[in-house]
Amino acid sequence: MSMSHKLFLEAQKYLPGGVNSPVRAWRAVGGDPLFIQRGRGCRVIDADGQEYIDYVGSWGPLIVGHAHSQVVRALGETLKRGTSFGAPTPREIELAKILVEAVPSLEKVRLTSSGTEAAMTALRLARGYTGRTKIIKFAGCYHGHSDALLVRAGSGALTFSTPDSAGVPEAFASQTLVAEYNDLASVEVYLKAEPAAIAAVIVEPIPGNMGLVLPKPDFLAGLRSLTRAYGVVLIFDEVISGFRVARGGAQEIYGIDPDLTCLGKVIGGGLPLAAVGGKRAIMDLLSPLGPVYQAGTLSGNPLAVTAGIETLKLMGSPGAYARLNELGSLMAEGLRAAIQDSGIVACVNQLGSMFTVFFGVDQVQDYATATRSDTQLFARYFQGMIDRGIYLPPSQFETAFISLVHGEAEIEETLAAAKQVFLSLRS
Ligand code: KE4
Repeated sequence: MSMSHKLFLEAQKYLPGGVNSPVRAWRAVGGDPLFIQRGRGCRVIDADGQEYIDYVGSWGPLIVGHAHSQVVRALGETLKRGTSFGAPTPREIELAKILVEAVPSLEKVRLTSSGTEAAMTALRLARGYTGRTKIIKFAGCYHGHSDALLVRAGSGALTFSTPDSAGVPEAFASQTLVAEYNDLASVEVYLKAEPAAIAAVIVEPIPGNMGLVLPKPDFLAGLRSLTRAYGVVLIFDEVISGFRVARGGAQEIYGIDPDLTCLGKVIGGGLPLAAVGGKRAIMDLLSPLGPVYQAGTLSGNPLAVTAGIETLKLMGSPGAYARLNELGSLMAEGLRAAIQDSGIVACVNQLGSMFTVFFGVDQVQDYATATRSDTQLFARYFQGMIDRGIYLPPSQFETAFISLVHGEAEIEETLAAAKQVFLSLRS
């Protein structure tokens, strides 16, 4: 019996499903999850000492790789001065300044400890600012697990077919309208029906939670003009895409000026840190300045802020994003060639250092096409890649991540494994 299996049996005695976050349980792909004992660069080592090339990267934060010496050194220095004070600290200003200077639409930010808090706060700000109550989200997009947003949600909610979670009162869910990503008409119909009722539209500009899906030309610009026309707050949830696809995130790539933005993952460098930010007129509604309450014991925690600052410094080095794009293209081209050679039906969506292979479909551009993919074939692909030392996200409805410390050698090793696995899927 493997050490991971032993640990999983023990974990299930005390933790529901043996995990502290559902997608980690490998329910969608079968078998027991690997228990990871350490990370090193672009690799993780499991409880049995097996090494894997890591494309989960803690679901995005580890963009500079595990245990980067510059991050570890800075954390060590910070730790000597204590872990948390529940008081303002100088480095919170430093991180806030980095975020505001990097993301064009940000005038002020509030640091939180999770993306869920950031998205929840963004909605509360939009409702406080407009005095309206309804929100529009998109099927398959995931914005954390606050009640208002667990409606037709993606990520683990989609993976486990609980996109509308139990325990969310109908009174809450009824305030959330669901549109279709890449379909502006599905948004406009709501706005026309209740022009004065909708406080916000929240969107993952580049969705990673139904697998990776790319915005159609003018979709995001269309959202911006529709929300402006109806006085609706546009919220870009860039918890995944922020500082991942570009320093300024998706809004930099597509030239969009959202009213509010949620950030997370990369900006915490693997420690619990996220942020909500945007226009001063909205952000200044936040307590203690204004009437919209939000708080957090560990918000802006010194260790998390340190890891974030060092990670963003490393991502500020010249050519960092060009390098991620180069590795991402190499991966996507190789995967497409391997799919073609194998004769299986599958497609690859890729943008920068994010990619997803969808099985049983030849293109995925929205929730309907993503959910038509063959999740059983995905499970076989996942297991085949694990057997060959490649650690992918354990769900068809997640995106894989390449880090700055992956190299051509790792990409080639991954492609060689994929070639074999795709051929094995033909039977
Ligand atoms: P957290 O509360 O998990 O820090 O962030 C929630 C969140 C918000 N917005 C987006 C676009 C997100 O992707 C997430 C969280 N992402 C998932 C994976 N896709 C986290 C992994 C997990 O749930 O274990």
